[in-house]
Amino acid sequence: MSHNTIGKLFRVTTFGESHGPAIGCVIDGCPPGLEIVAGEIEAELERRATGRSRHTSQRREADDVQILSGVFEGRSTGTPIALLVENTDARSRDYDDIARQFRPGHADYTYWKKYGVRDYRGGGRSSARETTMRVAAGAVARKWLAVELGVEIQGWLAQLGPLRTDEVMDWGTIEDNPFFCPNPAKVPELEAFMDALRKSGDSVGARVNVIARGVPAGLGAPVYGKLDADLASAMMSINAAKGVEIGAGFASVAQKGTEHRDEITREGFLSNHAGGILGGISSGQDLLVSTAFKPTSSLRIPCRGLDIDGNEVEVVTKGRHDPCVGIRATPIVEAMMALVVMDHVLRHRAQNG
Ligand code: EPS
Repeated sequence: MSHNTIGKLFRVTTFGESHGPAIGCVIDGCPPGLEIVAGEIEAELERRATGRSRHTSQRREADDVQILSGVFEGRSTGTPIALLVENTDARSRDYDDIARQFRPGHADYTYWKKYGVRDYRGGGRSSARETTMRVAAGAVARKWLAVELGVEIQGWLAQLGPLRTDEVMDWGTIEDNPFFCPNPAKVPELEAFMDALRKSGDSVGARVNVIARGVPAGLGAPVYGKLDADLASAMMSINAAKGVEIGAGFASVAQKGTEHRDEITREGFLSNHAGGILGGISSGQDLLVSTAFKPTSSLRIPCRGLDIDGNEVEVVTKGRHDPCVGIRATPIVEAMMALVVMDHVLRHRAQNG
């Protein structure tokens, strides 16, 4: 009942707090024989890490991965793969003033209500630090999917605050800027926006999209194992996620049936409003998922809040916070896509051979 595990056959359990000694994960169900290289996992972690540009939290973690089990002579053995990443740059004193306070908009309040105890340092288990291990496990799933099925997964920033960023898509440039913005012409505007935002002490939300190409038809199951339901659940489990769309998503509301339906010809589908999923089962088209991230709630601008004794207090958050967590979310949504698709490939094989 403690819900730190995702997946049915490719099962990933993460553990650890932001300011504890380490964070880690156990991957149970990885097929044997997959080449697993710490450096490849670290390359994915580097894309997600803080302190790599001025637009994210300035906490600097090395994010070196220790492979503790499940790998022998560089290949998965089929036994549980345990991965560990040490926390080396936590600064817990930043949290002293809010140890007994609830940051409005933050999980501080609900963790306290649920458990009656909380590790307030760095947000403990509710910290975005936990997403490190999603990306680490996702790197393993992603590699297996690429090697075995040729699946390619790519995310990008679609909107930052009021700024749309993907009206022009130059796929080859997504990794060339710290925002994962697919339009290089937009990057100076994003930089100026973020510089002004950081100076003001405020934060902003973002929309991050992800596509999976090469996913075979047939993944997912009616009725309670729908691929889109599992993707939505996986994306919604990311810190600060507030909305998920599959394909045309909420735009479907304003569409007519004649516009929304994806016509089928011998050459293939003529459009992809379904986001690659029909009746909860993949169609063989690209999977398209979009996730909305709320603005970060750790702000130095004072606001009204409560402390654990019920007193009204002024809450001010110090420290090294992300003014927009969405900037670092691209590798995370890619990882969640990889974990869900991997799990569904194994589930499909288990039933259909
Ligand atoms: C986070 C707050 C900051 C971020 C952290 C996520 O932590 P701290 O206050 O300890 O510097 O740096 O992100 C990471 C460390 C990471 O690796 O993603 C939060 O409140 O979620």
